[in-house]
Amino acid sequence: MRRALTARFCASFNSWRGGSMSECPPPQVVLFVLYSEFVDLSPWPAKMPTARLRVVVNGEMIEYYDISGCYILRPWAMSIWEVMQTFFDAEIKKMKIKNCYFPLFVSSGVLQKEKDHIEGFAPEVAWVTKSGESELEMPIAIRPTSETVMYPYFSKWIRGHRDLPLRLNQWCNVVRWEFSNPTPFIRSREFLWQEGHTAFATKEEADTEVLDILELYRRIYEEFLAVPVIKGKKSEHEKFAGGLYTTTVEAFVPNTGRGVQGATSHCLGQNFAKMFEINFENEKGEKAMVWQNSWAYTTRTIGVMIMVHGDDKGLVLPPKIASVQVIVIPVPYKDANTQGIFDACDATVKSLNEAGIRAETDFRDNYSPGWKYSHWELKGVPLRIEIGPKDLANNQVRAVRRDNSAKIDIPMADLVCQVKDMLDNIQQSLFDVAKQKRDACIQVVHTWEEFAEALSQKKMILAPWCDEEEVEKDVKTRTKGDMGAAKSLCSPFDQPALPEGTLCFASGKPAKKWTYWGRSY
Ligand code: 87F
Repeated sequence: MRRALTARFCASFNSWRGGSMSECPPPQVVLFVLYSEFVDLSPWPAKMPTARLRVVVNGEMIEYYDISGCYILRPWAMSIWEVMQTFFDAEIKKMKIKNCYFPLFVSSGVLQKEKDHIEGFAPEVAWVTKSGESELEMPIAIRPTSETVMYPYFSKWIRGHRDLPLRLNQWCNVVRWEFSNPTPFIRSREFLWQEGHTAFATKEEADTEVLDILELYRRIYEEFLAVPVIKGKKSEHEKFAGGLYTTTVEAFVPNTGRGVQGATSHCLGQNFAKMFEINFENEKGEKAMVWQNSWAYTTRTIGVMIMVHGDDKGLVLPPKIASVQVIVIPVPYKDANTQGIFDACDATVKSLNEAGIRAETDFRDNYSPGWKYSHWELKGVPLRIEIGPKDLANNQVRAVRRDNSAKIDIPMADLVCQVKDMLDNIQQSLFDVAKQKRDACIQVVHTWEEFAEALSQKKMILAPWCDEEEVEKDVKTRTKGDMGAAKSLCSPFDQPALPEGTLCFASGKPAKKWTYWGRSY
């Protein structure tokens, strides 16, 4: 079975590089040498992070494209995005947030309006300069985010307090011409996201929404992707420069020892209202400025899930987001009743589908059952059901879990009930295991020496901090190296006690709060 899989990868690997099967690397290695863009000759542990991501090609999530940093999202990945989209879209509609769609292009005049905060981002803005062979009179930018696209219209549409709140969301793509190492899902030049942009009469309403949205982001990660996250606030240095404050859900990838900003919900204060003149007449007839928020999550969510759950056999998908939750595989045997086995597979899928479980059969006759087991394991399907002659005779099926390889025989009469239980159990267990691993990586430190030691062990570090920007910059400078500098990830909303007299781990000044630090994506 392993040989069959290896042979298939070798065939594609070798046809891509024009080699022969005899040069075939061992099976575990094949997963991460398919694409030259990523061939790295570093030893195994350093390879691990990219190895994890390389399964995205073999697991049929993405396909590489001829423009660096751009990837094709195949149905296996797009269906995950759609599950999260269905959930989030329904939740924001309950909050009376409405969907809209603004153009992809931004004129340079409008983009410049925001020049103060766009300055740092300018190198990442992509421009269209030509149509056919002729130069455009004025180049037009492709949206990297839509503040400048939307806010002129907020200014037009908001007149009086009855026009508030204005709560809009759009599902779209954005382009940021990144120069650092592109990575599927995690750092791509075009990605999908939802971006919410809202305006309120009062700061209190804006503050409430920031946290309501952050809670939805937590639920996407924890309830759907089975990835534990920490809710918190970004430092002044790490917040969105155009806003008042930034809240975040932070995930952690134990294998690489890096934090990941999972999604952000910003309170913009009145900065953009000033810039774009978004004013209204309040109930007293006075002129006032709106309070704004913006918030987004992206296809990066899928990359985080892959890195947190993936194993040596490939992807591991949590049942809630898997487009195929159960794969049913016939295991015919010589002179056994093959048609009977096929009929039992059909009946199994039918019962599961009727109960709302996403199940499919793999009837392909050009692959062996063993090949199919590896194929669906690589793609991360949460549960495999095998039906062979013995199962047929005993009126049962054999179920095999993707997450822990546990096998159980289920009588046909109990099928739906037991499969439902198993899927729930897999979902919970993926979260529990991920949380255990994440928690084991959290290290509390009090001094610079402890901090440096924990960082070298790839920990997520919780340290008392004086909350000064200069000190944060200093931490970055002092930790610069091949692996990238450490930075603050977030100050958790859930703050441990900070006894009087606790000192900052980096400056020795009185500490103001506990903050998570680490290397990050
Ligand atoms: C890259 C190029 C140009 C991030 C950029 O987080 C501009 C930007 O404004 C830019 N990269 N940002 C910040 C985006 C802030 C904000 N926008 C709406 C969000 C949530 C959704």
